[in-house]
Amino acid sequence: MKRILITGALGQIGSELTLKLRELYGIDNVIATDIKKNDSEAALGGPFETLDVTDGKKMVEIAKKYRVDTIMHLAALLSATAEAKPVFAWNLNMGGLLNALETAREVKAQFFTPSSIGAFGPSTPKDRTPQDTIMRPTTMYGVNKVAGELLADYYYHKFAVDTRGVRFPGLISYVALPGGGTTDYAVEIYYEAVKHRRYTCYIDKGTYMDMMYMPDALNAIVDLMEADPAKLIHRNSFNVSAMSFDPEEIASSIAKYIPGFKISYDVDPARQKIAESWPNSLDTTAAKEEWGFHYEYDLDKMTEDMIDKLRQKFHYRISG
Ligand code: AKB
Repeated sequence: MKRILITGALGQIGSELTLKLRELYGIDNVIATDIKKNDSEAALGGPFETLDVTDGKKMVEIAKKYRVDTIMHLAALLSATAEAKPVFAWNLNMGGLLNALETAREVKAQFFTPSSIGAFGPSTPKDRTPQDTIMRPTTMYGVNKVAGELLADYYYHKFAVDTRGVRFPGLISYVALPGGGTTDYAVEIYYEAVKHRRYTCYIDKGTYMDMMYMPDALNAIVDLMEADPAKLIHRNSFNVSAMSFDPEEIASSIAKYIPGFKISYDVDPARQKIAESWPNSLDTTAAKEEWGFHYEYDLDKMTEDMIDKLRQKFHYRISG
């Protein structure tokens, strides 16, 4: 049975990953950590420790206290915030990752951390972006992600830490909001559609980015961590994605379930610039071949579920 330490456990991925892992491996075997405690189920429903990931000493102490054999390092600043505060982002994203890898080395733990479509840049092939290709990102977040992939590979080759990762696209979920990302519009649009039947989008029409529904993202993490190491040719990190759309396409999908839904645009130049530097769509062949990556939700299936879950969350009426 795994004993897992999660950093950033109260963020967008962590809030749901913590609960899924507790279901799979037992409540006491999943230790959630974050910089501040809140009243979410991830914080209150099992072991929780306050941890600032820049404090490497405390991270090792917690890992030893709970005798963990797996570390899932999620704490990081997302693309738009990182671009606004690049030095802080470097210190947090790279310092936190180095501490987490060092902790994994010291306690001999398996290791997961997400990379991102942000690891690619304007000179990367835009469509069906290959697993192995040009990676020259022009954002601080992207620089952190590429350096992070290389660092995780380094810890595998140099210290035999079993590091694994995926390049996540924009993740869409109804449990915890993302914060400071470029793809956040694809979450906000559902909240605004359910509450007000309209949304003003900060990303321009015609801008395509990869996306994935959270249940598929969580399955991908579990499947990759359970995968036979002998089959992994790549490790850090695998392209994964379930769909690619622009704001018009997600708006049309929402209009099927919320008739009269309207999208308008007030483009934010900073986030638009980041979005334009990223791929339109990723090639996920390596993930499929090496560890059986698959997904269940396409755009319409995700839209139906998001709207249903958000209506339940806000107790809105079920009729259109
Ligand atoms: C962001 O927009 O910064 C993230 C990501 C794609 O890594 N959602």
